[in-house]
Amino acid sequence: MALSVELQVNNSTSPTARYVTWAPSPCRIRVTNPSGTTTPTVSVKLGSVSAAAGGAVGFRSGTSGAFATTLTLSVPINGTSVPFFVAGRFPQASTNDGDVTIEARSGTTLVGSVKVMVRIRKNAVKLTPAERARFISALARLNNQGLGRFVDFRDMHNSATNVLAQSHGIPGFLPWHRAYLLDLERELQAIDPSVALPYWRFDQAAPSLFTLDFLGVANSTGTVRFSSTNPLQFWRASTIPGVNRRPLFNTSTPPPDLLTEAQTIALSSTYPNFRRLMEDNPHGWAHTSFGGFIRNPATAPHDPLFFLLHCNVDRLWAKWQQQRGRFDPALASSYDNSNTRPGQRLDDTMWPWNGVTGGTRPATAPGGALASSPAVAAPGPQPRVRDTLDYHGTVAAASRQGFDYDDVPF
Ligand SMILES: [Cu+2]
Repeated sequence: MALSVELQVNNSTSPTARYVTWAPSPCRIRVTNPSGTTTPTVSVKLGSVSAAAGGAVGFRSGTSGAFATTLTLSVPINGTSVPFFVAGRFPQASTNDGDVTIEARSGTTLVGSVKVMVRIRKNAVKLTPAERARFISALARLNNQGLGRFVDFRDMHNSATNVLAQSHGIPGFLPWHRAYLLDLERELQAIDPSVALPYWRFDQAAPSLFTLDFLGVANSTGTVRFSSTNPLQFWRASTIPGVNRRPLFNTSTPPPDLLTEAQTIALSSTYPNFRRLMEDNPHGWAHTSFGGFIRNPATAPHDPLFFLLHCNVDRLWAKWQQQRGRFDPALASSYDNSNTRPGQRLDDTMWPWNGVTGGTRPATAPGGALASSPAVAAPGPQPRVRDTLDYHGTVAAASRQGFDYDDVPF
């Protein structure tokens, strides 16, 4: 027997917690077998090995300071844990599960290792074929031909349940959809933990999105066809099987007249105007650049494209927050706390995750609590509006929600 250590990612021994983002993940190392040691502590050097086209990580010992490619720690042989932090090295995201190996060495001897993934939401047109296949496979399994858990996500975004008054044309539009996407993403990750939601960057051409092997190709009446190997061919989210989506633009170009990313971020420096203006253009205009399901809020989530569209809306908010320093709920310009409808103020919990029905809330609350993550604790099963703002823990490390975007650094 020889010296060995245990590496805990996100302070967990579970392989299901070995997913990191650009934000610092709290980690621990402890000696599990002190054989051969003669001193009360051993010096262990942490480093990492990345697969080709894989992610990259950095290390630091405390809660502040720069991340480095290696970190040397003094670890007691009595089994006491020593904390450290790991973060993905922006912009080098993983393409496969466990494509980064964290190694612990004593001298040149490997004494412990663990595989992690830098799991990041990416531009859909930049996914590898394998990433694309894993995403659509997980989404199709969640849908299960209309019989799966996806039905709750359909029903959460449905005019019949009055959801539109909770989450559209109102300050909570961005927080509500952030929680909604995260809930869905966590359900996909329960099926395949290597999946992160991709986004449709609708101000750029995305021809590879509108193909038989990805989100399908529409005929003139909007019936979307898929290739015989695409599991989305069995998609069903309404009384009509399949997807109805009629692009009103040439899908080898972006939809015309949508604000660009730079124009969107320039809309306003304060949340009330930013939210109000961007909900219309580009968000609303992206929806109405199609006929079919995605055009109308009550049916929009019947089309898988909805989730990629909204992932980009969320990314634009994230990028606006990052460029303008708007992660802190205590800063007035980070949010619009003036609306008194339930679910709109910072300290309000949000429907449906809070289970509250009746009155000004919808009559039913599909789906129950927000899905938990093995890697992070936030935003919790019944998120408040304020819990959605600091999504990668810029203001408070405990707010980290376990997602990040490929072009929005920590
Ligand atoms: Cu929308």
